[in-house]
Amino acid sequence: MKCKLLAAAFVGLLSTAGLMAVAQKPGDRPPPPGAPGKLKKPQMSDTIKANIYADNWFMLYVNGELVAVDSIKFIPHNVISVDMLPTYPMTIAVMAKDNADPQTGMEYANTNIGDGGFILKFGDGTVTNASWKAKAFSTGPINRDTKNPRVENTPIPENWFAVDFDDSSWGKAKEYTEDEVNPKQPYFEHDFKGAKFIWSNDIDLDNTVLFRHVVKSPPDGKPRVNYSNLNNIVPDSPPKKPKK
Ligand SMILES: [Ca+2]
Ligand SMILES: [Ca+2]
Repeated sequence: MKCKLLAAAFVGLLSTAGLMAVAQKPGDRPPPPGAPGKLKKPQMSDTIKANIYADNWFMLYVNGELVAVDSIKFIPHNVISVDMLPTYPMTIAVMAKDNADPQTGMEYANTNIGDGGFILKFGDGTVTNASWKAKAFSTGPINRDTKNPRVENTPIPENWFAVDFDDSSWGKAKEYTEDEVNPKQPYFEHDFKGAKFIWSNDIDLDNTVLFRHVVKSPPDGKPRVNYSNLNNIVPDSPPKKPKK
């Protein structure tokens, strides 16, 4: 009798294991390592590199949080390269600015109409292209009139970088070639393979442009642990010695 009970328990265990195996479908994210309810601390190998080049300046938000700001406002043209801990879906929001006098839309002491340009590549394969949304918020000089320069501004919505911001009325970004943007040396020293230069419809006159893009899952298909809730979980590590 005892033997039968043990056998039944064993079969029960087997079928539970079978159910768990069925529940974990191929392609599912792997469960976080460590005990249930706990999470292994993220390592640098969990991060991805973000490379960003803007003519002339940008700020980058990911999932509503500020991740990177171009440290050089005008020239020389530089690449910002930072480590990111990605979570998906990933909402990317960028403010990009050409260097332009806010009153005239021109640069170099109001003598020249400058051009813009923005390109980004993340280590998970996320790249800029015409699937991104774009909208210009400052344009000038209107009609390229440099004698009587005039700028048209649209107020920037307060929550333009929020995950739930409604960008459904925005148009698509326009792609520009490397020749059109003419990036400077630091661009060629970083990985932008597969990424396209983008801007709104007028790369000369549009001087402040917002971009938005949602990455639903890692483009490289690599499964990644979701660490977005890290602050609310005790990491799975040896208990600390009590203080005496
Ligand atoms: Ca310009
Ligand atoms: Ca420029």
